[in-house]
Amino acid sequence: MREYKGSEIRNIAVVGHGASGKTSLVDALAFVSGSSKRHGSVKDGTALTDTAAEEVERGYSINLGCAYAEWQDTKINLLDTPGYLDFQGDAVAGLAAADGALCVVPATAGVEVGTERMFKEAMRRRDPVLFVVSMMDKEHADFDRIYQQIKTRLTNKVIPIEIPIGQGADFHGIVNLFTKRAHVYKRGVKTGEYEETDIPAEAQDQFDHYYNELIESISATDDTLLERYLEGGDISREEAIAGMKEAMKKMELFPLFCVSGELNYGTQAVLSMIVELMPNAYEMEELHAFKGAEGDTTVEIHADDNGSCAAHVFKTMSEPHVGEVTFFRLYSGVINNGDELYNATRSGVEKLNHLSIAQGKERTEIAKLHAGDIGCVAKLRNTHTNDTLSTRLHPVRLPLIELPEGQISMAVHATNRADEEKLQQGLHRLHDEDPTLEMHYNPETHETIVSGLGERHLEVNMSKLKRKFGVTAELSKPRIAYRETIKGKAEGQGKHKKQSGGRGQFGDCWVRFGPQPRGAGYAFIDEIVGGAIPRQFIPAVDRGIQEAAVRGIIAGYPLVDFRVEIFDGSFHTVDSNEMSFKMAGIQAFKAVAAKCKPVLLEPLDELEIFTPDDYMGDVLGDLSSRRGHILGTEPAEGATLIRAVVPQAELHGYAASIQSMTHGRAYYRRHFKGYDEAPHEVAAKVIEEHAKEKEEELVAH
Ligand SMILES: Nc1nc2c(ncn2[C@@H]2O[C@H](COP(=O)(O)OP(=O)(O)OP(=O)(O)O)[C@@H](O)[C@H]2O)c(=O)[nH]1
Ligand SMILES: [Mg+2]
Repeated sequence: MREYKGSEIRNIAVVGHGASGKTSLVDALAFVSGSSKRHGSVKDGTALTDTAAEEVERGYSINLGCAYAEWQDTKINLLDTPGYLDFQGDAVAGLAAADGALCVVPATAGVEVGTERMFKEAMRRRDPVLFVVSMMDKEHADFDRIYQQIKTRLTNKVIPIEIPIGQGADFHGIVNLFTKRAHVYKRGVKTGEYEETDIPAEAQDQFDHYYNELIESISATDDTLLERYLEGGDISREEAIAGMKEAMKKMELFPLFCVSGELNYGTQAVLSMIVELMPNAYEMEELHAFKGAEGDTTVEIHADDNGSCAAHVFKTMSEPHVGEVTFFRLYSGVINNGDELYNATRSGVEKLNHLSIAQGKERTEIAKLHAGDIGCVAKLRNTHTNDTLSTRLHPVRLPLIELPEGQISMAVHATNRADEEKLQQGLHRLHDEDPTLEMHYNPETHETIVSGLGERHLEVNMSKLKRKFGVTAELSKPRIAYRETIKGKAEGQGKHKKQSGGRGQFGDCWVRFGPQPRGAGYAFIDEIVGGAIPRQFIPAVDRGIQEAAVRGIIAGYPLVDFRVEIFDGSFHTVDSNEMSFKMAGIQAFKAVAAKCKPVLLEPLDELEIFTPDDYMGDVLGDLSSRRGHILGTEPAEGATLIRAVVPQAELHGYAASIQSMTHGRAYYRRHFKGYDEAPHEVAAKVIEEHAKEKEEELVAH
């Protein structure tokens, strides 16, 4: 392959809802350009960018996939992104690495939640977007209907620049409104061969209608063109294209195409339009990177071969036998095969042996990568998603990709206890390649908790654990970290005395227990006067009480938010020691705490739910059935923001439930809020479960 400069490169993220035909389209585009030798298919598990075992098995994309098409002296990098919301992290990363998006909308299912979300994300990034109506060959395909849907649900600035000839089983060509020429495809041939003709009679009316709309739209974005249009003058193809490109940059126009990835109809036209309408890699807006390994002074990064090297890692993937493969976008400078770069994020040097570009899972070694291009390299030592590679002389850190936050949490454990360490290592590696998968250990419940974007996300990662790291692991409902506290006051004695030949043990204390405000924690107050207990033994009483408090009073959960005053006691000059007073503290806890009206505390989360207004009633009703307390509602980003506090115990399965309630339109953020007293019935159940567990333990021993 020849070298490509930034001006000859287009970086395009292919986005859309799940099963909209993105992977099939990327395969067809790479194939029809001649850059990929075979027309693969998702159904057969041979698609260019669905290569992981989990993807082949399930028939949908899980990871960001990189491919390219060389077309009209241009290298088009195609980033195939997963459509399911569970894998949205990679879709967001794909958009971040690209300069524009191809938004795929299927000709039957139309605009769905994933389409809305990715279009919104592209708008947030201010990326130009090309819409493609895919699967035009499918029964009930309806180009006009999808066009109207995009118009009403995504943007009224969408404008067809290509229309289909026939649709569904009769789809056999396209008319380009710029060239006024038609591509008519040979039936039964999937190589993309077509005959170029005048506009066929059957498409003439459609053409007239859409042509006027197109020219009107373009003129409306440019004053000189508008003047000419109003005076009845002609607008040339070149002017129309230039006008359109400018309008796309400002997000004033979004062109619409139609294709069938499966039949390979309309695909060359998409490639040509990407070359003509999408910004080249030199046209990117400058980025502001942080200088050095720390601090917040910034430096501008321009796409320039002569600039200092700055590359951003947008994806890593580890495969058995290959190791970790790192995908990066080179924003500035050039990289030669074998160069040493500096990872400023982690302060480490990396040698880029076997610098490559990827066509699906095939990697081709190249001598040099120019500013603006996307490359990959295997076996870096310590470089992960979101890191920046630059040079020791000019270390920089590029802005981080803002990845979506975890939505669901589950407990995970290795089926085979001996694999527990392998499980931890495997989870860390999976987190490195997909930061939206997170894990932590909860010391209160002694569980490892994994969180991710959905059930499917966690389930797929369990498969990855097995295949890549040989660990079979199981997910379960996480235990709730209840706590206990007291509401009343009481006082009493804790005495420890042992006389067993030789030196004995003696410790004796009098204490008062009382409640503290919620969240105030534990306090130990020394009110001993006159040396009833020698100073050095008092902290031992404190330790004994704290040790006993961890095991709680009523249900085995730690006791919190209480105060203890030690006000009297006695000692023995020979037999008293620290150990004895610690034991006295434990005894005091046992004697007094239970008399102070102990209650169960449950953890609460605060939820911020963004839902379309239509579903607000359902969402609110569901929250109250989960014992939720609504803090308020307010309009936000064309939806409603509901704030509520809900007990964690009621939130298991919430992600799936809100998805189905709102057809995937709502999303939420969740964070720990604090503890509050559990209602009587809830507490009674937890206490009963604890008693049962204790009984079972007794029987077991
Ligand atoms: N008839 C027809 N079917 C298609 C076409 N393109 C894709 N399909 C089928 O639609 C299904 C989904 O296609 P994919 O290419 O995997 O869709 P995707 O958008 O990549 O899906 P995700 O990876 O889940 O986001 C597959 O079964 C394809 O075979 C098309 O042009 N015509
Ligand atoms: Mg796919």
